[in-house]
Amino acid sequence: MSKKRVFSGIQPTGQIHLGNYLGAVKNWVDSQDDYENIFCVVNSHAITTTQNPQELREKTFELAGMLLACGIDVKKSNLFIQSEIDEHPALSWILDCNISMGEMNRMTQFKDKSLKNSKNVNVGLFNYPALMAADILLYQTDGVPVGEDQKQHLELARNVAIKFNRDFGECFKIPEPMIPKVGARVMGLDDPDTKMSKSAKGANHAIFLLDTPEEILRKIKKAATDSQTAIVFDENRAGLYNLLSIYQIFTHQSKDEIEKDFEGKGYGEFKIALADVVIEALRPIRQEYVRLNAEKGYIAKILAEGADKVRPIARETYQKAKELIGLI
Ligand code: AQP
Repeated sequence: MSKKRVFSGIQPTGQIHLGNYLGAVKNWVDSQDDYENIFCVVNSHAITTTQNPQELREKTFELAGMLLACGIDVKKSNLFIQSEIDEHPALSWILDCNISMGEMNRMTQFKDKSLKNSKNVNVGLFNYPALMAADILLYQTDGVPVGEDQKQHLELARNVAIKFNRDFGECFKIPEPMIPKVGARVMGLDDPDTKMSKSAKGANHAIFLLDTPEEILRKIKKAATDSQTAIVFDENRAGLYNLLSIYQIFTHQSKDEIEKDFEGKGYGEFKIALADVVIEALRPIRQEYVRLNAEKGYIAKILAEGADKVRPIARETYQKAKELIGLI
């Protein structure tokens, strides 16, 4: 039996942080043997917010290098750059014409990002979910491993695919969300009420995968908690809950085991234990990233090969959508 296909993407808007890693990338890596995998650096999504062109180019390759360093194995997965396959924006246009303003207006990420980027609220930012739907639907995707913040966009992708298939004929597979049970929404260390984000400004907001051990320890020590003392999983204590969830993912322990280990101990001791676990988990990724970057041209070659492999799938789906809708 052939394997189910997964597709997912990540924006080159900055360094990968623990939220991106635990909510998405780690799951891509861990389940590579179980699926046919297509992963994408979604640089066209990145230009929905202001980017410096030269920096965007550099960040695109850096991010691809980070994904390889995290364990994306090109023998098992295809990795490519979104802008290298023209069918993404082309299908996005067809989908745009099949999504109602009402549905698009409900997207909460647009509202959040418009507030954050109030000087550049552009049409592309509004249409972001249509491009994301095109990314997914082009590859006849079975599953989409993403963090919880993308759940609403995925629902829109499913809705437009169902509507298109019904109105014009069978064209797209209906994708299922694959959202992890733990780590689906890692919160900012400085503010546990907002999700950890690449573009947030605070110096202690996010742990980045390339942070040094000293930076990781400093950020975790400064992480916002509360005035209580017991180290227990309590969702009402958002700061501690966030830190404990990160600890749980890396140690693979149950909640009971963790609470027992820290019984009678304070925040200080827990934070040092957490920092140790995070530092050790990220150490090989950092080392591999340095090694990969020394091999000039390697990352660009991997990305070009990845695009060549998946382009025929995108072309076939786009051609079918075009014909069904009468665009010839
Ligand atoms: N805090 C998070 N917790 C869990 N998962 C997260 N993801 C993002 N933040 C968290 C997941 O990471 C994948 C890639 O995200 P993205 O780069 O496409 O865009 P984003 O969701 O907008 O991520 P950021 O970090 O917040 O970027 P900026 O600041 O540029 O907007 C997705 O699967 C996402 O769910």
